[in-house]
Amino acid sequence: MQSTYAPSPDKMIGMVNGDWINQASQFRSMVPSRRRRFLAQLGLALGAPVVFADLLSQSGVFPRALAQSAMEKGWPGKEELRLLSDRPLNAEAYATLLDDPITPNHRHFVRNNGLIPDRAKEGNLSDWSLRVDGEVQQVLDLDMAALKGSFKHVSAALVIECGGNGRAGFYPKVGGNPWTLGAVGCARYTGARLRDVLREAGVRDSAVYLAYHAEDPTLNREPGKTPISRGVPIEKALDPHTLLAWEMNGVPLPPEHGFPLRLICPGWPGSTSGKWLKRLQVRDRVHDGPKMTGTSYRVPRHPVFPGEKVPEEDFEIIGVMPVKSLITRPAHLFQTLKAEPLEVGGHAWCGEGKVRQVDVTIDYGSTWQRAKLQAPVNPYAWQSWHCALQFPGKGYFEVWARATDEQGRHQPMVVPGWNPKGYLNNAMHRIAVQVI
Ligand SMILES: Nc1nc2c(c(=O)[nH]1)N[C@H]1C(S)=C(S)[C@@H](COP(=O)(O)O)O[C@H]1N2
Ligand SMILES: [Mo]
Repeated sequence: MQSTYAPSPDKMIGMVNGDWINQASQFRSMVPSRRRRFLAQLGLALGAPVVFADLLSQSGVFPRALAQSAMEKGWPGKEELRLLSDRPLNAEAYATLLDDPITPNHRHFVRNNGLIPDRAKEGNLSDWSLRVDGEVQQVLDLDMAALKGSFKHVSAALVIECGGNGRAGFYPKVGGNPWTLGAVGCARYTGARLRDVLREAGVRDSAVYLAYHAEDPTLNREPGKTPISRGVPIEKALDPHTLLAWEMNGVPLPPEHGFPLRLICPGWPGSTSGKWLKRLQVRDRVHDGPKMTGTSYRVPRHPVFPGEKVPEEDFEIIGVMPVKSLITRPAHLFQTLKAEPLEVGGHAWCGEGKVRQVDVTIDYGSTWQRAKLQAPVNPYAWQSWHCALQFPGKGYFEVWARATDEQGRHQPMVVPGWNPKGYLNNAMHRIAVQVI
C-alpha cells in the first residue's frame, strides 16, 4: 500500500503559504466539540473543502465512504503520528503532540530512506558489532558489551530535526516527503561520546570526515547496498555533544529509531544522525556515500530564483540548522473567551548555541510580546517558552511565534530561500485563534 497525503501539501498549518486553514480537520481527534463546531463553521464559510467532509462524517451527516481522511494514522506504537509514506516508513508529529519538554518515543517523528533491518525488529544483538576504521591508528570492533563497558555513559536531551522539515511550504513545490512542522523532536538519549570511541581508535592527522555505514536495506533489498550513508566533518564528530546512543528515553533504541546503535549529531540535519550503525569510517576526504552527493541534503551556495534549475556544482552540504520554534499549545483553531488570558507555549531551538528570545504577536507582527524562555536542560536541547495573551476583543486572531538566536538571527515570517530539494524552512509557526 502506498499511502497518500490527503490534503494538498500547500494547505498546511502554521506556514505562510497557501490556504493553510483547510487542514484544520487533522486536529479533529484532539478538538472538543465546541471547537469542532467552530471548525465546521469555518469550513462552510470557506466553501467547505473536502477535508471538512471528514468532520461531518463523524457526526453522521455524511456517509463515511464520502469522507476523505485528512489524517493518516500511524502504526502500533505511533498511532498519533501522521503517516507520510509507509514504504519507506515516514511519519511526523502534529505540533500539539510535541508539547512535552522531552518528546516521548511514541510521538517522535520517523524518517527512513530504506527498510528497517530485521535485526532491529527482532531486537537481535547476536552477531552485531560496530567497526571503527579508516584514518585511525587501530581498527576497533566493539560489541554492545564492550561499548557499554569501556566508555563513559552520557545522557542528554537532544533535538533531531529533518533537513526537509517544512518542505511542504515551498512554492513552487519540490519533490520528497512533504513534511509540515513535525519532523522534529527532542528525546533523551543515552550512550557514549563519539569522541571517546574515536580517541580509543586514535584519529590520524589525515582525518577530515566521519562517515556512517548502516544496516538498513534499500526498498528493493539490493544486496550489499544501503539507502543512505552520510556523516559529518571530523570536528563535529569530535564535539563532546555528538553521541553514539543505545537508549532513547530510558529504553533501548526502538526498531524504527536505529536499534541497536545510532549517531546523534545535534544541531545538524537529522540525516547525519545515522541509525542502525555497523561501521564508522574516518576518512581523509568528504564522504561520498548514498545521499551524500549530488543535491541530497544540499542547498545552492547562492540565493536562487524560486523554481530555478541549479547546476549541481553550485550546491553545498547543509551544516548547522537554523533557529526555529513551534507553538505546541493551544492547537490551531482554538476558541477562547475574551476575558481569559490565553496561555500559549512551545519550544525553540537552533543548530548552534542557544535561543536568546522568543517573541509572540497577535497583530500580524505590528507589536510583539516577549515570552518567558527557559534555559536548555543541556546544550542542544530545545528550550520551552510560554506567555499569556490578552486579546483586545472578539474575533479571528493569529498567533505567531518568532525565535531569535544568540547571534540575533530570527525566524523569517515567510518561507525563506526556495531551494530545489526544499530544505531549511524555518518560517515562523502560526496558529489561528477565535476569541468569543
Ligand atoms: N541508517 C539510516 N540512518 C538514518 C536514516 C535512514 O534512513 N537510515 N534517516 C536519516 C534521516 S533523513 C533523519 S531526519 C533521521 C531521523 O531520525 P528518526 O527516524 O529517529 O526521527 O535519521 C537519519 N538516519
Ligand atoms: Mo531527514
